[in-house]
Amino acid sequence: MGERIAGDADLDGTGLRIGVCCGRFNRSITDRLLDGTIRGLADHGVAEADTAVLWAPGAYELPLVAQHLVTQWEADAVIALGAVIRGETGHYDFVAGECAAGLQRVQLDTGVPVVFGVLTTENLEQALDRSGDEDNTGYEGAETAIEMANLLTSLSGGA
Ligand code: INI
Repeated sequence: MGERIAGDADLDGTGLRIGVCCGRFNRSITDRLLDGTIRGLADHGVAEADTAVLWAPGAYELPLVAQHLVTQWEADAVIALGAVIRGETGHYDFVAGECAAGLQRVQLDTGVPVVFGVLTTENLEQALDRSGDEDNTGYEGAETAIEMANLLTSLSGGA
């Protein structure tokens, strides 16, 4: 079976409503992730008018905002973007763990895909590497969101 690579041209996001929630903590990184996400959504046909971007203080708050995007804004998929850097915090494990667990809970409770576009790195350099022009977790998150939204639609009898 072929491996999916970033820039997959078969992914079609036309008509999908994609919510994005983004943490302000480590914003020098999350801005880069958001740029990647917006680029990825545009590359695969998601209209700007079908996109909502909400900011939260940090990664810990992302699950609640993701839940809002699903239940109130009626997103077809949500991309959560954040940067948790171990070197800068003693409570890294709590912030990263609760963020991941909360996002998983939202998608399982609602049945709407929530993509984990949260970097959990040892240092700033690793976070920069994963939020660049070539390798960008935000861009990959856009592709995952489109793939999962389309998969869920097809599984529930849609197109
Ligand atoms: N939030 C992050 O998104 N990344 C971090 O690295 C981080 N650190 O280092 O603590 C962080 N903390 C804030 C946290 O997400 C909450 O906003 C805060 O605890 C208030 O609930």
